[in-house]
Amino acid sequence: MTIERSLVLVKPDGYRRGLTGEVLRRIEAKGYTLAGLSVLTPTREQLAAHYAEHAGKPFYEPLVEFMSSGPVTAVVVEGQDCIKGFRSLAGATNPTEAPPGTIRGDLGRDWGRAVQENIVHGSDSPESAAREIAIWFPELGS
Ligand code: DAT
Ligand code: MG
Repeated sequence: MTIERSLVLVKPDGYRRGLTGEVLRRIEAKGYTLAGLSVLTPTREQLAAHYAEHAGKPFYEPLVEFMSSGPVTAVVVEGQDCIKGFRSLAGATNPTEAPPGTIRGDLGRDWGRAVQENIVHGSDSPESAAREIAIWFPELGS
């Protein structure tokens, strides 16, 4: 058994719209557990580290601007295969294409902005999860 950890963020749109509890409810209803939780407004430095793979892309600056626009809830989600499992709960990046039943499909929409506001982030691999958890929860180690 390999119990995985994933780094989930409820983004500023989710926070502003009062959807943090709904996202956490879905994670717990799925059967995953919450191993860490923190509400904070991210710094640009944190976001540059978190989104390093997207530096230089057309949506990068709008993404950093959006993500630093207010509080986020950072969560360490734990459970068997939870990295893939949470990506499945979240749905596709584009909320217009994310199917009903998913977080982005049920709760998100396209607002016609330079960056998609899609409520949640979830790590995409064990390597990303370890890297991201170190950024948001330096005290957790691994
Ligand atoms: P995901 O969050 O599904 O892993 P990603 O890592 O490719 O997607 O991109 C990070 C975020 O950037 C994504 O959640 C929303 C935004 N984004 C990605 N591609 C975009 C695009 N083509 N246009 C606008 N925003 C985009
Ligand atoms: Mg990603």
